[in-house]
Amino acid sequence: MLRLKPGHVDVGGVRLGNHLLLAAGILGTTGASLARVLASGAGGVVTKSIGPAPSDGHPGPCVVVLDDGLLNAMGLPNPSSDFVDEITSLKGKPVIVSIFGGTPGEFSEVAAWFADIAAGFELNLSCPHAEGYGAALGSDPEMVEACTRAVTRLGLPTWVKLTPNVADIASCGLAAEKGGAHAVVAINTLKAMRISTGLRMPVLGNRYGGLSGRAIFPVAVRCVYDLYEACSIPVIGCGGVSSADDVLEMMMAGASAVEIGTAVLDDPLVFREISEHLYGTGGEDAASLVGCAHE
Ligand code: RRO
Repeated sequence: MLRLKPGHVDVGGVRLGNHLLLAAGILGTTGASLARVLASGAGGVVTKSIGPAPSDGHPGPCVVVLDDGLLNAMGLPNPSSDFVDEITSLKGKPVIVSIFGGTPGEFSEVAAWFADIAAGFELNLSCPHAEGYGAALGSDPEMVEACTRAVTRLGLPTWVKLTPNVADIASCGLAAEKGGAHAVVAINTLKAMRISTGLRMPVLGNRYGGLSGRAIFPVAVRCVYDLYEACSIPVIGCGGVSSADDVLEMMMAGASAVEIGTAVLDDPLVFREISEHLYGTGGEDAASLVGCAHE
């Protein structure tokens, strides 16, 4: 199998230990779990999304385990500003703080709390099941641009995580770029639902949720491909990645780095295992691979 050159990489203004990051929402709620994922071979980590006020999230059930994926409607549970103390000890490490808000002002307010600690921000403009947040803002390119600009003013690397639940993801990517984003991340979960035939009602407490895991990998590849065609800033791939070959495919579609989420739940050592297959001495420079499927 094709192998990449090991070592540090600079992506979207952030120095990463390698091309692999922990995606937002998985093991990202404590400083200890983020440190453990970094120690297990991730080149960077993204925290659970943090917002302007503490929240317990949606009523349960919040998760449905499927054959080829996971359906969740956690509902943005988060400790808000208390999370600053939680990750202070990780200052200087490649920790990207995921931020959400309902307005550009809320995005910049939350980001400012972490400005001394974070290696960068990932703006959640893509959660598919949170009224007034996430994709509710991120489906509107003007709002994407405004929220992005409100955070890039702080002067730290700012990535914008986009929703696949739109007709034209490229227009949202271009809006992020116009707002000064250093990278776009594709994709968040796909809006989805399951119904219990026994109970004759939706399984999730929130009725709607977001689908992640292997089932969404082809959608993520297509979105990365579309964004690479449209944007000049780096694209970071996310969605259903679970093997070294998936990482290479994402890179060929146009990803400069790749986030892994749901696969970590199946295998907490996934970063170590993927790295062992992905990297080797004499390996190829990733730059020659990124976007090669477009040529
Ligand atoms: O917390 C959630 O329910 C959640 C978030 Br913030 C997100 O961005 N994507 C998702 O599927 N769930």
